[in-house]
Amino acid sequence: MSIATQVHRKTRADLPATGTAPTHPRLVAWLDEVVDLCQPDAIHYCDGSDEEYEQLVTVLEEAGTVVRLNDEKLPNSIYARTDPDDVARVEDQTFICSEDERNAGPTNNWMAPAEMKRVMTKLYDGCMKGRTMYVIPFCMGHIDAKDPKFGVEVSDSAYVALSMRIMTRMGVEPLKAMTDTDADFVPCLHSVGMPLEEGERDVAWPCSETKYIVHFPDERMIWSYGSGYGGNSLLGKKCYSLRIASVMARDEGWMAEHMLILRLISPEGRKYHIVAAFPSACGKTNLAMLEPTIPGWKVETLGDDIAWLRFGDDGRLYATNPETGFFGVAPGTSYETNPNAMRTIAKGNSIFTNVGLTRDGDVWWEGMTKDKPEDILDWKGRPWSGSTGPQGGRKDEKAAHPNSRFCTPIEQCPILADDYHNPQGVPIDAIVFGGRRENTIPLVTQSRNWKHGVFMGATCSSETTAAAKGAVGVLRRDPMAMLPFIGYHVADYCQHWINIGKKADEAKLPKVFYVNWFRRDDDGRFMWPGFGENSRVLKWIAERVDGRAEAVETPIGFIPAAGSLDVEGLDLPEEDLRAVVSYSPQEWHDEVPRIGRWFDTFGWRLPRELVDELRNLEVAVGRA
Ligand code: GTP
Ligand code: SPV
Ligand code: MN
Repeated sequence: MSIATQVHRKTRADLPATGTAPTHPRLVAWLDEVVDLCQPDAIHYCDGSDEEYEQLVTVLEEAGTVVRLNDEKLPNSIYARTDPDDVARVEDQTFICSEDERNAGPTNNWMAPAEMKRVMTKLYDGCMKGRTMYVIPFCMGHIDAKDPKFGVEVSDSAYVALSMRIMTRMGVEPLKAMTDTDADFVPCLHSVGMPLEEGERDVAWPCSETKYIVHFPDERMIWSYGSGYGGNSLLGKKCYSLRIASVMARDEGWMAEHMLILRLISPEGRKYHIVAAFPSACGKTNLAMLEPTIPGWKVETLGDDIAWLRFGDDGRLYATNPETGFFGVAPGTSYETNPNAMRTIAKGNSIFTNVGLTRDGDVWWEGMTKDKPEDILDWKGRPWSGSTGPQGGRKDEKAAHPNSRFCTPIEQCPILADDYHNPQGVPIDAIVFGGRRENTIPLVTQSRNWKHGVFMGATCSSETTAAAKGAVGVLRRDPMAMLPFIGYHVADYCQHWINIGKKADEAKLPKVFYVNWFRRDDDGRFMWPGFGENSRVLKWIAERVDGRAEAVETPIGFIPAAGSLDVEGLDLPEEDLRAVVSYSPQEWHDEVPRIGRWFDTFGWRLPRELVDELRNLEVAVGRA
C-alpha cells in the first residue's frame, strides 16, 4: 500500500450511509475493518423492508443489471443476466482453509489461512471503490431456535442483497436478536472484485476473472471474491449452511446436509417425513414439491436444498430447513414436471437469472412449454427463436443457460407444510440418497441398517451437471451429495455419520435408501418416467418404514419384490420396469473395485465400519 493511498483512506464515519448502523460491538469493529480494507464509496445497512427492496431494484435497473418483469404475469419480479463466464459454482476456486491441512482432507482445495489471507487482502484492497457496500444481517434457520445461527454478509452487490432477502431471514429482526443477546455471527465478506475508477462506467454484471470462495472453518469466517453468482455469492447458502455449518455440526453433534425435506401423507392420513440428498441439479427441488400420480397420496414441502438434522428429546432425528426460499434450476421446470414450482413462481416476488426473456416481459426456458417460442431474447441478450436459435449463433444453442435459476420465497409454495414454521422441525422416518447414474444403481434399494446406509451414502456417485463449472456428464463419487460442501476431511465426515448412529437406538434412526431416477436403456433414454411417478418409490419407502412392503435381499441391500412397487396405471412395459428395479451382478462386479479406489483416497482416516461394509460387498459379489 503506498503512502498516498494510506493518507486518503476512508473510514466508516466518512461514508455517506443509508439505513441504521448496527451497535453490536464485534459487528461494528468488523465493519470498520472491512471499510478500511475495501474502501467503498457509500454504505447501506439493510433492513429487509419492502421499501428497501424497491430501492435496490431501482439501483440495479439503472445499472442495467436487471429489468422488471411484466407485473401482470410475474408481479414484483426481476430478470438478471450474468456475465457469460459467471454462471455456476466454481469448485476449483473453492477452498477450505483449516489451520491444519489434514483437516481439509483429500476432497477440498486447501491453502494455509495466513497465506490465503495475504492473497485475498491484496485483492480486497480498494475492491469496492466506486461502489456501495451493503451490510446484510441474516439468520440461517429460525431466529427463535434454541441456538440461532447468525451471519452478516457484507457485499458490494445489490443483487446479492435482494437474493439474500428471499433466501434467508434478513434485516432488522435477525440484527435485533443478535444484538440483544450479544450473539456471535459468521462474518461473510463478498466482493464482485471490480472497483470503479473515478468516472469509469460500470458493466451490467461486474465480476472478476480471479475468483476465490474461501472458508476459514476454525474461525467460522467466509471470504468470497470475484463472482456474483448464487452459490458463490449468497454466502448464507452453501458457504455457511453447509461448509461452515458442517464443521459446527461435527463439533456440536448434529448434521448439516445437502437435502430436501418433504412430508408424505398416505390416504389414511399417516405422515412420513423424508429427507433426500441428491447432488446439484439431480432432482431435489422436483421431489420436494412432487404431485403424486398415485391416488390418495399427498406431498407437502419443507425444504428443497439444505437440511439441518438434530436429535430431539425423544432420541429421534429432526430436520429443519435453514433457508426461506428456493434457488431452483429453471430448465425442465414446467406445469407437467413440477407444477408446484410453477405455482410458487407465478405469485411473483422472484428473481430470474440467465433464463430467456419474452418481448412482453415474461420468462421462458427449455422444457417450460412443449412449443418453443419465436422471437424472444436468450440468456446472453441475443434475439432468439425456437426454430433458428440465437441471431448469429447455432440452431442448437439454448435460450436459457442449463444452470439458469429462479429465486423465489418458500412461503409462496402452495403445498408448504405447516411445520416449516416449527423451529423443532420434523422427525425423520427415512433418509434417501441418490444420484444420476445411467447404469448399475437400481431405482430403489434399502440399506440393511444405519451402518450399511452410511456406506451407501459414502459411495454415492453421480454424473456431473451444469451446477458447477467444468465438464458435464463425468462420473464422480459424491458422498451424501456433499462432495463440494463438506467443510472438513471426508473420512471424518463419514465417521461423524457413523457416530450419529451410535448415539441412538437403531429402531429410532431413520431407515436409509438409495434411489436412481436416471438409469438409461441401450438407446440412451431414461427408463423411469420420474417426476410425479417418483411417488411410487416414496410409497414403497413409506411401506418399508412401516415394515409392510415386500423386499428381496441382494448383495447391495433390499430391492422391491415383484409386485411390491405400486405400478397401477403406470405406462411402462414390464421388461423396462424389471430392468430399472433390478440388481445387476455384472455391473456390481465392475462397480466394487471403483468403490475400493474411492476409499483408497481417504487415507488412514477411513472409518473401520466402511472397510467392513466394503469387505462384505466384495464377498457378496465374488470379488474377494
Ligand atoms: P440444486 O438446486 O442444484 O441443488 O439441484 P436439485 O437437486 O434441486 O435439482 P432439480 O430438482 O432442480 O433438478 C435438476 C434437473 O433434473 C432439472 O432439469 C429437472 O427437470 C431434472 N429432474 C428432476 N427430477 C427428475 C426425474 O425424476 N427424472 C428426470 N429424468 N429428470 C429429473
Ligand atoms: C447447487 O449447486 O447445489 C445449488 C445452486 O443448489 S447454488 O446455490 O449455486 O449452490
Ligand atoms: Mn444445491
